[in-house]
Amino acid sequence: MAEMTQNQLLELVNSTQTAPGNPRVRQLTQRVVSDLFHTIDELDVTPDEFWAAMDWLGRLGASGQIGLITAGLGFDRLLDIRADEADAKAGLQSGTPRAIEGPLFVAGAPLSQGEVRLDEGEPQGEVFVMEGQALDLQGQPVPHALIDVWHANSQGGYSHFFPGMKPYELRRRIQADAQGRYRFRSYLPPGYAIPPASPTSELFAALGRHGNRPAHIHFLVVAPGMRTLTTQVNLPGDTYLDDDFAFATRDGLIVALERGVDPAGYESLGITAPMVRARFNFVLQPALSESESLPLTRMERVRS
Ligand code: MBD
Ligand code: FE
Repeated sequence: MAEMTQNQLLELVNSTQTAPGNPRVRQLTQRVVSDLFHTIDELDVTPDEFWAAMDWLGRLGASGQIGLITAGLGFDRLLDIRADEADAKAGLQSGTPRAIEGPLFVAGAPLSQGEVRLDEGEPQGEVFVMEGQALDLQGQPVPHALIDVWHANSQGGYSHFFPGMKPYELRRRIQADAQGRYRFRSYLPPGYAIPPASPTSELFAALGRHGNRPAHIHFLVVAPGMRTLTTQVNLPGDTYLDDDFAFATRDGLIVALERGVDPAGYESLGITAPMVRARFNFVLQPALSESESLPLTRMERVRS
């Protein structure tokens, strides 16, 4: 094993083995390594280019921004498209469209019954209420569904990732009532922009792309026997609605905002003046396995 061609080296890398290992990992690694060998050869990648890319990958991992890059290069939406296609192929009726989780979820947010204020302590701008029901595909209430909700602050920052924010700020869990009803008070978040001077912004600058997301609110909805739903709603009118750097906007997830809504009946949320309201129901599919109804997000799933 001394002199060899590119192809002989590739064959050797992909076939070297002293134990069975994990066949799936072997298959995927072989494919990715082969594709990269071919890319390097066909595009005549220089050593400087290769090592600059490896340096960038190392900095990307160290910065905790891998989830920004997967979203920005379309992988998160790709997985949702594939899940939708699998449902269609299996003849499964869809509920509320799924939308990408993004990299900014934090488990264990404070839990409330039926309703909650997300803007506790620091209301901003117009008072906003979102409310609705968790329903099954037949339109029947899903009692006591557990709804995680999280969104950005007025500067586009998420708590636990953006300096100066309190733990679990703008993150809550709401246990819906026996009719599946939930509601929360908050303010309308702005869009999100990727952090400047970071590995992600570096690549986006080199690609001539912006790193903005339109205003959105994230949800994770969990109920026994139902498929865990990860989704987002968008606020109408945002410049980036159809130009989301994460490609996550979907029909059916852009909420209508009613302005000047009578505050009567919303006293428990501390509302006494006309407010902005969005009504939105979460329609859940039945779970086909226990795994599908786990109260876990993507990273928790792979680590559990
Ligand atoms: C976000 O707020 C987000 O939702 C996604 C998907 C990626 C980056 C930031
Ligand atoms: Fe987000």
